Amino acid sequence: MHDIYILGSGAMASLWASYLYPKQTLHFIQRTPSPDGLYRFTIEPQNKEIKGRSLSIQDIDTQIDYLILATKAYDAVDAMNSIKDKLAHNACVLLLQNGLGSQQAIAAGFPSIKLFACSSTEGAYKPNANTLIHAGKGINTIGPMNSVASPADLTGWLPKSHYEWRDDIDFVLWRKFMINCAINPLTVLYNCPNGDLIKHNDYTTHMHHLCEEIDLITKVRFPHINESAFDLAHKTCELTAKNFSSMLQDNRNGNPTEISFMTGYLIEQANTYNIPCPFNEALFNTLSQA
Ligand code: KPL
Repeated sequence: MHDIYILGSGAMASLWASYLYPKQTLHFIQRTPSPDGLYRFTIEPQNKEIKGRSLSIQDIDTQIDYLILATKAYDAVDAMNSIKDKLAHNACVLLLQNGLGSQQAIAAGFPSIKLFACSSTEGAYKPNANTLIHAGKGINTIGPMNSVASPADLTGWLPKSHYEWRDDIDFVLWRKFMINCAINPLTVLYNCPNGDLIKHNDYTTHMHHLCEEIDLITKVRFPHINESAFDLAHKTCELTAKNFSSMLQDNRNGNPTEISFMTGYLIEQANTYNIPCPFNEALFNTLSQA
């Protein structure tokens, strides 16, 4: 049995907790820990109860060997900094953030920590703090974010049945990032579910323009890629037609969005390689001012 700390309270944090429980001892790091010191939730449709300790960062009195960092991308660096004094010098940390940029910033700041990133196609949401709905079965892909992280470091604490290992996680993350850049901001702009982007001609044309720029930048980063952003995004819109993207959900809930880790990071990459991306820039500016 391992002591696994989970920082973040969203659907992905809970989904990983459900994979680990009851084999491992779970510690949920929460801003406001429950008065009885326990956090519990039920995963549906399995109807299984998951429970673990509920504690704040200040309550942690041992060194953490295993951490799952499941915050939003914009909170990830601050979260790592706030917990760094509690981490063993060679701790294993699994990063579950959407988009790109936060994983790279953490990798730059924590060279001795064994850092792994996960890209997931699992579908899950939390209608309330104590219920997790596992809405769609997907795949978790995990790989190393730095040279001290190896697949052997995952043995024992992460269940093999719940992830696939890929050495080239950068590419896996980038492929999902292409899809997110093509879909998420447009669903906010047009205030629509994913499927509408391929139903309305003017939305689809807009997606085409974004995707042409995404492909130019992608070709520089990953010359071997044989898929286009538009094809990937189109397929995803078909498969998730009724879904509201994570960015639209954040926007509707009045929360900050992860646009800086999607379109924002894309623009940074475009600037690095001197590739113009006017459609993505215009979209970023429109949504950032909203
Ligand atoms: O990952 C997603 C998200 O909403 O963030 C997609 C693939 C767009 C599915 O909604």
